[in-house]
Amino acid sequence: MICLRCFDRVRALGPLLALSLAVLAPLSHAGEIDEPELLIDNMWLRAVPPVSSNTAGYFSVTNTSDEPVTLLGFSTDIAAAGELHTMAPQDDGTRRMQRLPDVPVPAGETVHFAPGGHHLMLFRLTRPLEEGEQVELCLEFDVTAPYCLPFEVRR
Ligand SMILES: [Cu+2]
Repeated sequence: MICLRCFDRVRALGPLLALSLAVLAPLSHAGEIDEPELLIDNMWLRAVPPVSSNTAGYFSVTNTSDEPVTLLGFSTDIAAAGELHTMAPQDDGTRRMQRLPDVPVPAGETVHFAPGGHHLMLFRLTRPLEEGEQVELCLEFDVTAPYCLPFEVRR
């Protein structure tokens, strides 16, 4: 018999050790996953009169990774609903708003959401927006965690 208490101590530590390894493993693993990197800038919301209940949001997104990413939608506290829209050319030469199910951002490319084109459509604002204030919107992509960013209210 050699040091039974030592053996017991090791046995007692065993599960603890295994547990700490289990906790550490996903962390170090997550660091190794090459999550596609997105650069988002020029975020702004169009200022609208208080009587207006809808507005539009704009930004640019650059996919710096070598994997495609898709914008699925967005969420915010300041609107009851949000959709991805574009301005689609009509037969009569005008452009009309059209809903997009999603917006692909190919690897290495930049997609612009800008007046006259793609925009975030915010329906039924929960309060009037003040020019100059920053409002948080969370952009939801297929392969990353949401990007929650301040959008400046501008004319
Ligand atoms: Cu729209």
